[in-house]
Amino acid sequence: MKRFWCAFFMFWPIAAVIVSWMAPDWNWWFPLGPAGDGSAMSPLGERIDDLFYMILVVTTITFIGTQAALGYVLFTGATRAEQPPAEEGGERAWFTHGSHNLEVMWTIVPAGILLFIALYQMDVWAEFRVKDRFPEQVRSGPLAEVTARQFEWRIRYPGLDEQGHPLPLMPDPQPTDLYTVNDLQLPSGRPVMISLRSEDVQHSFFLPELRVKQDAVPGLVIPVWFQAKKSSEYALLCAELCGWGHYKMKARLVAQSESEWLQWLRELTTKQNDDGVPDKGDVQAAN
Ligand SMILES: [Cu+2]
Repeated sequence: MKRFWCAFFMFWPIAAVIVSWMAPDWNWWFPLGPAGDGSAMSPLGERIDDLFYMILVVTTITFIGTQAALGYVLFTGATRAEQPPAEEGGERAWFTHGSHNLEVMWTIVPAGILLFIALYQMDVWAEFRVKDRFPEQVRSGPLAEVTARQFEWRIRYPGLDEQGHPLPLMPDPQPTDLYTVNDLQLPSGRPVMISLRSEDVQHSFFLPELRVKQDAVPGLVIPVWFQAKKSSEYALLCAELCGWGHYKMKARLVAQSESEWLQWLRELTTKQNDDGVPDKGDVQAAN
C-alpha cells in the first residue's frame, strides 16, 4: 500500500508537467492574436513576456526539483524500514531529523532568486506605471477617457477643431466631446494614453493581446499607456469580477493608422450631430 501512495502522489506532478508542456498545442495559452502565434502585440508586452518566461523557467525548475525530492522521500519511506530492538517487535518507520545545511540552503537560494526577480523587473514596471518614465509621445495627454461601469465601457473622445485636428481631452466632459460604448478606437504604431475611471465598483481594464491590465478604481483617474504593434481589432475585457454581468464587459480596441483614426472621429462627429431630421433642401428636392 505504501508503494501505491508513493506512485499516486508522483503521478500528479508528472501529469501536471506533461499537461503544461502540451498546453500551447491545445491553445490553452496566450490568446493567439493577429500574429496567430500568441506573441505580445505591444513592445512593452514583449518585455513582460520575457519576464513571464524567465519566472516560468525558475518555477518549473523549482517545481520539478521539489517534486523529485518529495518522490525520493516517499519512495525511501515506502521501501526502507529499520529493525527495532528485539523487545519492541514489528518494524520501525524510517525517519530523519532533518539537515541544518539543507535548511540554510533552501532559505537563502529562494530569497536570492526572489530578490533578483524583484530588482530585474523594476525597469519594465516603471515604464508601465511611473509617469516620469512614460514615452515622450504620450506626454501631451490622453486621447480618450475610458469609464468602466456595471457592465460596459463608456468611452469619451475629444471633438475636432475647425482644421479637423482632435482638441485636447479635458478632464471634465465638453459639449464637443464624442462618445462610444464598448468601442475604443485609437491610432496604432505609436504609444497612446487613456484616462481610466470607474463609475461604480472596481473593474479591470484588460487588453490580453497587448499584455495590459490595470484596475479601474472608483474615485481615481489612472493614466494607462500602450502601443499596438499592428493595426487590428483586439479584445478589451474586464478582468475583475465586478458583479453578475461581469462576463458582458467584452469590448474591443480598434487600432488603426493615424489618418483612419481621424477619419473615424470625423464620421463619429457627423453621426453624433445628426438629429435624424432631413434638411429643408432634402425635403424640397423630394417633393
Ligand atoms: Cu467589470
